[in-house]
Amino acid sequence: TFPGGGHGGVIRPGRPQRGSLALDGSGPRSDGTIRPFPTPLAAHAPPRRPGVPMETSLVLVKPDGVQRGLVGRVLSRFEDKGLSIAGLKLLVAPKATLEKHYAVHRERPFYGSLLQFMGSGPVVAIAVRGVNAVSVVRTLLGPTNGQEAPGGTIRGDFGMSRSFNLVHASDSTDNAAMELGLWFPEGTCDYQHDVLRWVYDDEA
Ligand code: FUP
Repeated sequence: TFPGGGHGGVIRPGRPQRGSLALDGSGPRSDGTIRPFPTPLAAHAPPRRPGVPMETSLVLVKPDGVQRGLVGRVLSRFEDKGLSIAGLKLLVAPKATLEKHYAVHRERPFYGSLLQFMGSGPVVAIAVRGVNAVSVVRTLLGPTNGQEAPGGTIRGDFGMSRSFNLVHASDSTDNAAMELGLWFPEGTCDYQHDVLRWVYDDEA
């Protein structure tokens, strides 16, 4: 398992770098006197982060998204937003995994074709972590049908279909826990993501 593996996680703020070379030229002069900071904002004093509880959502780039070469751009949406990648893999999903993942749709008329589509090629499974990650990620995806999804969302920008809708994301924290256990049974990766102290303010 990964160190600190699991599907929760907490922001653990890193310490600001305190090297002798300052990027803004504010370090000591060769004669030993101190240069003033060039701006009133001290670049060495990033916001302080208390421990903030994080959520982790399970995202799938579906076979259509992989075939269309959208994996990088989908990942970038989450990274650009300030979310953290906590797990990442490409695989052809076993039928048993898809059956468990979509068990809630077992009785729906589209269940058979959905399973066939989802097993038709590799998918990319991503564990996406952040404060309120489950709902934030759903917002980034947009509504199910690409024709109705607004521009600016992944489905709205890249899709025209309801079934070939490029991406899946957990719709609740309970389902996220179930789906992460299914797609990342080995656990996800808990690490210090240094940029987070610039992503969240003290109220998250
Ligand atoms: P979403 O939560 O937006 O991913 O969509 P749903 O959970 O409602 O549906 C799961 C998947 O089933 C969708 F991503 C697409 C597929 N689907 C169909 O193929 N036909 C339908 O009528 C509804 C959903």
